[in-house]
Amino acid sequence: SARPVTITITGAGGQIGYALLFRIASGAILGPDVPVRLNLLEIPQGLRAAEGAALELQDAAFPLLRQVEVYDDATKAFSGANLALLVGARPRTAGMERGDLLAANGGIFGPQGAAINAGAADDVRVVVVGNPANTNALIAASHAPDVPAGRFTALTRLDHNRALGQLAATLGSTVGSLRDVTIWGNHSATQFPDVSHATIDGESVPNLLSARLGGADAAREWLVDSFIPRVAKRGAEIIEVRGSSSVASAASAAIDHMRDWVQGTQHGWTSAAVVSDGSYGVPEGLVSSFPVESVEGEWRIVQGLDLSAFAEHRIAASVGELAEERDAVRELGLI
Ligand code: NAX
Repeated sequence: SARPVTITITGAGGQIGYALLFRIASGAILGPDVPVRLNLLEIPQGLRAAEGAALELQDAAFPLLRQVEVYDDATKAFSGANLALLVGARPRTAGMERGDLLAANGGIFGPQGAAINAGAADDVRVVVVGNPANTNALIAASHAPDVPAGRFTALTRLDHNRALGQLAATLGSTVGSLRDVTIWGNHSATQFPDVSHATIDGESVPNLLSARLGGADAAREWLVDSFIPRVAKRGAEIIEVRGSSSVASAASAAIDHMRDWVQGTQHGWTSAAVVSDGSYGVPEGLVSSFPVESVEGEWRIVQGLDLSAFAEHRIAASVGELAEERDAVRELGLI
């Protein structure tokens, strides 16, 4: 039978952690034949919650779950990790400036990157969920010089999935029939959800939107005034309606990201924030969301897409924000 895969989850005592653990233990990332070992990392205040989750994991009697360990030491938690989901982060609190937020998170993601560099498995793959996710991934990667940069990613799959949900509802289609939607840029309100290459059963989504909404102008208006802001600000909408931030949908997206990375994408592309190689004018080294396919265990940026002037403008705005964040963490000595 297959060798167990070691998966490290930080912030495991938090909300997203609680939603992640049980799905991972049931085989949602690696499939029904691969045993898993879970390493849960928390800070002292979160340890009891993580220990409680570990007790419940035992009670759930998942046949694939071989071991659960709870740590408050990053070096131990990342030792031997094949997959790492970096969920724990320092949230923005009242009165906190962006510099304070970046510095606080640099104090988390720098040492975690170093611990991954020191002790993770040779095939380690990392997704950062904790915000500001793209820049936290940049910080972690810069502290892991021996790990190929392509192994560090940030989650924009939730934004991607949100876009699928909005399109399916508007077009009366199923999410499963949608192909080639893209989230570009930062996981923030500046992100650019792009449907210009998207299709449903081979038909162009922009054409389908025109047909449904009464012409190309109406479709464009819907995209600019409704779809893009709704996807980009969906997190705030969830907080307003639910009274708490996105949890199960975020965990589900993190699982989709890891499953596709390990098992490959089958039907067109998806979206993930990866270290830029300069594609589409995104400065090399920034962790930015792109259209990506997963081939032989690696994310590959889909090349050669035509971009409208509107798309180029939107991408440049979000990438500009990422460059500002990079400059700020560089000035703080965090990278
Ligand atoms: P919670 O506050 O419920 O849980 C976070 C947990 O992380 C806490 O238990 C805390 O003790 C722990 N933690 C803090 N610092 C740590 C460290 N240095 N090492 C290990 N654990 C640490 O937040 P939750 O709702 O689970 O959200 C977690 C993160 O996901 C937040 O940063 C949030 O902003 C981010 N999100 C990212 C999304 C994305 O699409 N990229 C969407 C959902 C979510 O907003």
